[in-house]
Amino acid sequence: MTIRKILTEPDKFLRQISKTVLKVTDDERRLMDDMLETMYDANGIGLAAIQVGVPKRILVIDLGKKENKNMPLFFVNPKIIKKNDKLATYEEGCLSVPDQFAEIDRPNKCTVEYLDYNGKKKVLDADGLLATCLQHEMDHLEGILFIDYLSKLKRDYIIKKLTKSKPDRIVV
Ligand code: GNR
Ligand code: NI
Repeated sequence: MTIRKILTEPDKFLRQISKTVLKVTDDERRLMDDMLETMYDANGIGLAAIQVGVPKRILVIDLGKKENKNMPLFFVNPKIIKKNDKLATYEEGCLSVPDQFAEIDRPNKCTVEYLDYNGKKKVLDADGLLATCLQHEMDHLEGILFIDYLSKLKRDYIIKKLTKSKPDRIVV
């Protein structure tokens, strides 16, 4: 397994719409293994393939506690088939928007249909942090980041900070 580089805002690649996976092959499984290792290394609870520069509709999630990350979930071509009208608020962060956090409202429960690590069709009812995380990750597949739900003023302020914090390296 390999730790891959996580793209960060304002990288335009993050704004792409990811493509449906036609078949879950060893290539996809290798990608999922790398994504999991990359996510653990970065102390995240979820990761979408586009965050490591691969525009495929693939997510990994592990809500397990830091020292005990052992409940990995893999989602290929996830689709929300039901979501609750009731909203829940969580303080969200994103590995592609480093060190920035904001409270975001999302449906508090959702049902998602997807293919698992072996390409088998599954349905999962999610609530709590899992429901929020799934929706956050699925937004990545559409090129959406959590900062898009903030006011333009707040979003532009965050993007400006991220741009400043990453100076171009020059070689003399
Ligand atoms: O690590 C992450 N934590 C998190 C917290 C609240 C809501 C969503 C998330 S997902 C995020 C990792 C990430 O950027 N996934 O795309
Ligand atoms: Ni994210």
